[in-house]
Amino acid sequence: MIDFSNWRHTFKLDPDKPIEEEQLERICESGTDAIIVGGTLGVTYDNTLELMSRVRRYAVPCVLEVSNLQAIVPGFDSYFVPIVLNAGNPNVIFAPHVAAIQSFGSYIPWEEIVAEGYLVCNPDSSVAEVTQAKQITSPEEARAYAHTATKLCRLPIFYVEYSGSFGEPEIVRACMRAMDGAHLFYGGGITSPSQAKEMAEIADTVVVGNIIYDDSNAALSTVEAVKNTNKK
Ligand code: 1GP
Repeated sequence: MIDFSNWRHTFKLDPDKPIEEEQLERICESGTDAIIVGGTLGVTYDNTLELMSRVRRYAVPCVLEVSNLQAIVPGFDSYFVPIVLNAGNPNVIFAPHVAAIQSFGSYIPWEEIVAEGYLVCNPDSSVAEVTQAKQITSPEEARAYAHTATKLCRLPIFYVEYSGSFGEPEIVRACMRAMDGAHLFYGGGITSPSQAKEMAEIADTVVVGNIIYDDSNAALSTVEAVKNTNKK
């Protein structure tokens, strides 16, 4: 299994969003610990393969966060498989996973698969819409989800997903307190070094996504901010 235990910073690249070669090079050579390839809408086999091939020119580890069955491309270092813990739509909890295992059965390299307990916290995000995510109403509730992931299900990763909006530190902190050996990823709405630093003080790994496409210099500045920050 890929060793993500020391990752502090990752960039998440969306196969459905164009990125110029020079910009991609700067992102991959930025000193980030890994590139996560993933998105919610418009992710296809072809655009995932294209992005993976481009990222593969650089030495940085590259993992696929699996979002649909048609876009599982061989050749990544690892495959992160989200399980949305607060999904309100029962058809997205395990049905896609079962269908994938039925289809690909013996081809699945299990040693490369890592399950992520996903907590979808921004009700306005695409992932919240697709999964009909139940709203998180308090740090105590978030912490109970984190315990469900780490103690009950023993998932190796807990991902606090605020995609598109900067999260509430109290929610992230409450989840972090429940980690008990699991690894916490935080992602959502980071657009500046100070926001990156704020979440890096709490989370094991900070994920930076959208700002890559809106302001790549701001995105790049989050790497150093995270690397110079210790967890509190
Ligand atoms: C999205 O958690 C990541 O899955 C990062 O979020 O795109 O808002 O940075 P942003």
